[in-house]
Order: sequence, then C-alpha cells, then structure tokens
Amino acid sequence: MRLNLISLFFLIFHSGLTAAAVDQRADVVFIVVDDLNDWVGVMGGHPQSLTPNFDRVARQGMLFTNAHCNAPQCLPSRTSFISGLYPKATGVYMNAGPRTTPRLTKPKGFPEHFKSEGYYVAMGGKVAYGKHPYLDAFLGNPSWPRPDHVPKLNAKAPPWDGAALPYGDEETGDYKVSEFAIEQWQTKTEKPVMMAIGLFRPHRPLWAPQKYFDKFPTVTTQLPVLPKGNDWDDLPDYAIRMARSHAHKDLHDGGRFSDHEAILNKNGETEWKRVVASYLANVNFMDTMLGRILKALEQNPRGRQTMIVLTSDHGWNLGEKGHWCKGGLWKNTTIVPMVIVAPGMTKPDTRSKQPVSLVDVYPTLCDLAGIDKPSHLQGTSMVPLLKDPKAEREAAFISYGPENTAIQTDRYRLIRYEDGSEELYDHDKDPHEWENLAKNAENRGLKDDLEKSLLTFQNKDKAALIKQHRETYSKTTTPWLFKQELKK
Ligand SMILES: [Ca+2]
Ligand SMILES: [Ca+2]
Repeated sequence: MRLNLISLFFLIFHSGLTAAAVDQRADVVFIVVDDLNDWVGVMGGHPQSLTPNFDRVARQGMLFTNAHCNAPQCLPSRTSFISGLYPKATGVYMNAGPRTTPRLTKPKGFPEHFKSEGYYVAMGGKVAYGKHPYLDAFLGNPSWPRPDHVPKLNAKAPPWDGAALPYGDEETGDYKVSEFAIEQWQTKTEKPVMMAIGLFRPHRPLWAPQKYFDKFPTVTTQLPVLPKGNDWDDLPDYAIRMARSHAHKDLHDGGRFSDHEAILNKNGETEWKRVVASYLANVNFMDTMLGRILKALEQNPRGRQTMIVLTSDHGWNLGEKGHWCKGGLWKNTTIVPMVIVAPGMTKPDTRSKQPVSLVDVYPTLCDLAGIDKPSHLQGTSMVPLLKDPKAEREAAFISYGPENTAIQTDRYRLIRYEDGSEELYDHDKDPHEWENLAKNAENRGLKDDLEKSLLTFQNKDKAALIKQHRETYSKTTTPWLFKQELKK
C-alpha cells in the first residue's frame, strides 16, 4: 500500500511537470472597437484625434495601415470575423434584410475554438452577436444610462446625436466592459486565457462624459480634408446614390435630403464641425477605457506571454464623399486600425501596408497561440507579415451585398457595383480617393486585372454578369442593395 501511495505521488508529480512543460501557450487578447475608422494618432486620419493609449500599444508591435473590414456594417462584419468566413459564405451581407445564401452549418467561432483547444475563454462587450453560454465568462453589451435631457437615439436620423453627459466614466457601458476585462485578466487558472473584448464607442449615439467634449471645441474643430472641386463629378450614378444613402436610414425631410445635406441644412459647416467634434470626443473616451484594459495587461498574472490583436469592425465617413457613417465601399468606410503585439514575433514600432482584412483575424489568433486552424477558415494568417512586413499577399475583398465588391491591393482599390459601374483609385497618389481612374485608358490593363480577381472572388464571370445586368437593370428597376433598404 505504501509503495502504491509513493507511486501515485510520483505519478501526479510527474504528470504535473509534464503538463507545465507542454502547455506554455500564450495568453491571447482580442479587442475590437465599434465604428472606429483611422482617426487614431498613429494612423493620422484626423490631426486632432487624441488616442495616447492606442498609439502606445500600436508602437509596441506592428501597425497595419491597409487593413479593412469584409463588410461595412456591424452584423455582417462581426459574423465574418468571428467565423473566419467571408460574407459570401455566411450569407450575412447587411444588418437587416434577407440572408442571400443559405447559412452554413454554424461554424465554430474563434472563442469556441479556443475553448475546445483548452483555453479559458472570456468574452465581454460587443464582440459577436448572441449569447455565448459555452464560454468560461461572458458579459454582453452593457446598457448606458440616459439622462432625461438627452434625446433617445434615433438611428435613422443623421448622426447629430453627440451629447456631453453629466455623469462620470464609471456609469458608462464601456467602463463596465473595462472592469470585466480587468477582472477576467486577473483570473487564476492553469489554462492559458483567451480574452475577447468589445468597446462600444465611438458607435452612436455619440454620447460621452462632459470632460471628453471639453477637449474638442466645435469652433476649432477641423473638417475632413476635401478636394477643391465636386468629388462626385467622376462617380457613377450608383456610387452617388450610395453616398447619399445609408442602410440604417431613409432620406430626410420627405425623402429629399441625405445625412450630409440634412447636416448642412441644419447649421452649415458649424453643425458638420459639431458632429466631427462629437466623434473625436467619443474616440478619446474609448481610448481612455482602452487604456484601463491595457494597464491591466501589463501585469502578467499567469506568467505567460501576452499576444494582443486590436482592431475595429469597419470604418466611418464623416462627410467625405458627402457620405456619413458606414455602408459604403470607399476607403474611409472600410478601413480599420489593426495592431498586433506578439512577443518574440513583432518588433516595436513596425508597420505593414500589405492588404489585410478582418477575415484574417481568426487564423492569426490561432497562429499566435500555436493552436490548429479549423479547415473552414477563408482568411490568411497575418503572422508571416510580422516577420516580413512586405511578404507577398493576396488582395483584400470587401462586400456590400452579393455584387457590390471592392478589391484592395497594397496600392489600388477597384470598386464594382451591381450595375457594372466602377471606381478605381491609386492610394499612393490619391490617398483620399478623389480621382476615379476607372475610365482612364492608361489604367485599362490594371483595371482588367483587378476586375478579373474581383469577379473570381464573387464567383461570377463578366460575360454572364453583363447579360444579367442587361436583363435585370433598367432605369426603372431598383438594385438589390436599395431594395433591402426599402424593405425596412
Ligand atoms: Ca460597427
Ligand atoms: Ca472625385
């Protein structure tokens, strides 16, 4: 008996050692901000943006300056990056409206995958839709108190809902999310931790405590840079319609005015500046909440390495192209900040301008953790770019409906709408996308190559598309995208 006990002791001691020796996997943290474009200090999207915490973590690793969503709205973007599938595979192209293709048998999202790989998984704030009872810890998107004097959010109205709130950080939903993240990070567990956190601001309503608004007076706020002439002169009709439209909104005042026109009608550039200032205040508030989480991450309660991926679910327009919010295929609408801090893999203050997109997040998280990648994934790990920021890479693809697609290379963007009209931009020469080169004869070869890749992505061939367009679209028919809006 005595011998057996000793054997048992050695067995437990030995297996404990073996487990410790084998499982040295890193803790992995994924943070997604809602509706954050490139208006962060390190990306230079707006000269007055104040994001010291974002900038500091970006400088600890690699910043991707050409990262994009795969769908320019919350639900389709998040469905895509959680599952590792393009919208064309999930069938979820828009926040509302029908699913256009049968949804696949529910693929394992990355939180669930990490759980099955032996991670302790905590998810809090707006990361993915739905409830996630299979996780070790879960917090949804906490509510924010709304004082009486602040009008209710009307998502169909223009984004002029910016309001300074007379309460402190502690009462905001994002503060509660940061508290959840800090508590979870301090969890004592033998397992490595995967923590997925979503910060809700600068998503509308653009409310934040007063002190954030105090930093951004309307009078000194700079508007986005715009071209001298009319930016719409070289746009196809479909693009102008998209600029004036937004999937969450009808046109205002009896269907006559877009968000941008309604903002200018209200109080000219002063109102435009006020909304820009509200967005900047909300970005600065978000950055403060992010700073709380990052401070906690500096402690290392489980003695493991910490891998961080920090991004957003899509970009946001604030009057560029006469467009507001999301729901478009221009660079402002699709760009997201993307930061990876990976000890042993990233060097401080490095950048890559290779095209990446949110569908690449899932395989990247797996590679950072050193776990297997499920076979259904359609994205490509960003880890090779951490070693070589110029490593060759396929283009990124963004879908807004089944046939409105943008292809983004390291330099060019081609947008092709469902009626066959196009925009082509050279980001090296024209970072703001003011000059549409699609009809420029010099760029014919380039445009044809990009178009071929884009149609291959859509699984369509051009001849069939032209036939389809002739049959489907006339001046009296309503394209698919706008039909979805009419149904709401
Ligand atoms: Ca969003
Ligand atoms: Ca233009």
